[in-house]
Amino acid sequence: MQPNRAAYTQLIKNEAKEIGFMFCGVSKAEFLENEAPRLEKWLTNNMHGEMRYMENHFDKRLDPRLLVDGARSVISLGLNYYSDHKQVDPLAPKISKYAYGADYHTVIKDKLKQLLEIINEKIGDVNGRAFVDSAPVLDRAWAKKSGMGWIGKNSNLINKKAGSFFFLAELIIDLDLEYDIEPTADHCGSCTRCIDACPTDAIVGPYVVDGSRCISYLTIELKDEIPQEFKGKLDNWMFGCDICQDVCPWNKFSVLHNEPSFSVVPELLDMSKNDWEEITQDVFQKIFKASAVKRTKFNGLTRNIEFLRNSE
Ligand code: B12
Ligand code: SF4
Ligand code: SF4
Repeated sequence: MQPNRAAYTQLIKNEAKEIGFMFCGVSKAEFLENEAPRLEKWLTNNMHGEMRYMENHFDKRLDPRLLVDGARSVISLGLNYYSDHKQVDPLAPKISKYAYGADYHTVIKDKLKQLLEIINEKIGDVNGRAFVDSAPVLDRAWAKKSGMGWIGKNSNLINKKAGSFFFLAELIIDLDLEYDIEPTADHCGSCTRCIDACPTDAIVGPYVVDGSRCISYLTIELKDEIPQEFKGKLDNWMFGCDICQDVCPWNKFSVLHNEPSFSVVPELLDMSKNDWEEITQDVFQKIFKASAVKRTKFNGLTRNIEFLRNSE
């Protein structure tokens, strides 16, 4: 056993907080035995729709040792994005809170890089890789394993003191650390609010989300036309969807984020329904310059707005 294991773990957790992460938990890098049959079933039932990348690297997705040579530890990190800002026009097509500011992939990648540099500086030569949606890693399963929270019936990772409006990411490193082995109990109880509230019936059962029915998929990931069966069911969401989190009682405990890059672009809140319906390439570029909304591109966003308009 490394004598400094506990001290290194504490150092990493302290530094993660300094960098701005709300949570940091550590797990042993090993095969995710419980998740294997669930992931397999999810894919077999085609719940990934056209997200073909989910079919790739099945083994790597379940075992971090296949992603990083000599991997010993998975450091799970949570970055808060909760904001109580609301779009001014109640009829304006809605954008999920997670996309109010700069693209989280860029923001988190920078922070992970910073943390890895600090580890190398203060602990020594540590080989590691940073992950934020960029490679096959089951973020929520690792966060759960590291004691950050439980996976709710809406399949989001929920923390008792902070709800679920936070992103997840990992550093996988070849250093032994002290592991958080006390998993958080499931606090969903008999609640079914998220299942009842989902307008497209995407939460097909407790803990199982059919991705291909989720508004987030239909408005962001799906490249073709949105199927007609969803006409009138998107609840006016044009990018992502927050419903199953907004109705979750644990999100009463959400705290406002303090990440400057996630500050909301003011124009985004001020645009009326009419402004959105008449949005031009120039306005799109200006508002979403650094945003994750660029993922859908101008054509994707206008397709969504058009679909909502035709659903009225
Ligand atoms: C693909 C994907 C999607 C797809 C599919 C959603 C899905 N549920 O898988 C779509 C586009 C629909 C989507 C939507 C959203 N996503 Co998304 N998505 C991902 C991605 C890239 C992979 C997820 C994955 O592996 N799915 C495969 C399935 C099998 O996994 P799963 O649904 O998580 O299922 C697990 C559990 O449900 C559990 N399980 C299954 N059965 C049972 C039974 C019991 C009893 C128990 C306890 C558990 C359990 O086992 C499964 C395997 O671990 C991750 C990033 C990553 N690399 O992990 C982000 C991620 C999960 N998404 C995220 C977010 C924020 C969202 C949205 C909220 C965005 C929005 N506002 O529009 C919505 C939420 C929709 C929802 N309710 O899940 C965050 C979640 C943060 C958090 N606190 O949980 C992640 C982690 C991205 C990030 N880096 O932060 N997403
Ligand atoms: S994000 Fe919206 S559409 Fe997707 S599962 Fe949650 S409530 Fe349903
Ligand atoms: S709304 Fe209820 S059932 Fe759904 S995740 Fe939250 S506590 Fe669990």
